Amino acid sequence: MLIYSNATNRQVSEFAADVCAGLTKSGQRELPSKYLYDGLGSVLFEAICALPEYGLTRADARLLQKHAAEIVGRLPGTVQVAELGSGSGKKTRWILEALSQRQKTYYYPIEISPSALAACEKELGQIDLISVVGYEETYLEGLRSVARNRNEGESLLVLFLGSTIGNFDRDAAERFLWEVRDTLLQGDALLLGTDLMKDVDTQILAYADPTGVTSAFNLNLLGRINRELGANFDLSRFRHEVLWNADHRRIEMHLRSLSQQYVEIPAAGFAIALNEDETIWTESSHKYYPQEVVRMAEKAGFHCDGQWIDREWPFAQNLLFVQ
Ligand code: AVI
Repeated sequence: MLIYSNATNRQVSEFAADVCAGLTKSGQRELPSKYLYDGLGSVLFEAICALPEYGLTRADARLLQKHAAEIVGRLPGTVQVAELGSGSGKKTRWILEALSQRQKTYYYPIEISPSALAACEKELGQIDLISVVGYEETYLEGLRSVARNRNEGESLLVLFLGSTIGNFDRDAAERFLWEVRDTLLQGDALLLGTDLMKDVDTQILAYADPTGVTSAFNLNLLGRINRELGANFDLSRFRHEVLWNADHRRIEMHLRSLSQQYVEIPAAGFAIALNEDETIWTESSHKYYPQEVVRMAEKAGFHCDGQWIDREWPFAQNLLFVQ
C-alpha cells in the first residue's frame, strides 16, 4: 500500500505538551482520548469491539452489511472513498464491495496509527477493483490532502463510522462537521455512524466490562506515558471508572488514584502530586437521539438523505449530503 506520511518528532512533542496541559489543569485533570490508541491501545480497542457487552461495533457493521447497496445507490457518478480513522477497516468492506460492483474505486484510509493503516490494507487490499492509498495524518489534514488530489468530476464519500464523533464534546462535534463540510463540494457525502441513547445500565456495562478489557485500554494510556515520556506511573495504583453523565448524555471514563502519589514525567518536563480518590478524565462518549443527529448535520451545512437504525443495539448510520 502507498502511504503518505507527515509523521515527525512533532508528534512526540505535541503528546508531551498535551499531557502536560491536561494533567496540570486546575480542577478536573484530563488526558485527550485520542492518545488511547498507540499500538497496544489499538489492539485492546479491537478486543473491546468483540466484547459481548459492547454492542456498538456489531450494530455499526450490521447496518452496513444490510444497507450498503442502498447507501451506495444514492451516491451520484464516480465515487472515491475517504475514511476518517479507518481502524482495521473491517466494516468498510461492505461499502467497498458494493461500490466495486459498479466502478474502480480508490479508498483513502486516514489514520495517525501506522499499525492500523497496515491492518486496514491487509483487510481491504484484496478486494477487486479497489486500490488502497493510506494517509498517515490527522483527520482534517488527511481529508484536505485527499480533496486536493481528486480528479475533476469525481465525488467523495467520507466515512466516519463507529460513533467516533461521540468522543468529541457536542460543540466540538458540530465544529468538526463544519470543517469536514468545508473540504467537500456539492454532490459529496458523509456517512456518519452515531451511537444512540439506550438504557443506562446497558451503556455503563459496555464500558465497564467484567472481563476487564476496557480497564486495560484505559490504564494503557498511563503505560503509554511511561513508555514514551519516561514517566513513572504505577498502574496498580489506579482504577478504571465509568460513569453516566445525564446532563451531557455521555459515558465518561476516568482513572481514579487509589492513594496519594507523586508522578514524574521527565520528557514533558513536569511532575504532579495526585490526591487519593482524585480522577483523571480520559474519554467521553456522547449518545444521541436520531433527530438530534439530523439537526446537528443541518447546522453544519449538510442535509440528511437517509438514516438507518439498528433495533438490537440502538445505533444510526446517517447519510449526509453537502447542502
Ligand atoms: C471509538 N469510540 C467510539 C469508542 C467509544 O465507544 O466511545 C471508544 C471506546 N472507549 C471505550 N470503549 C470504547
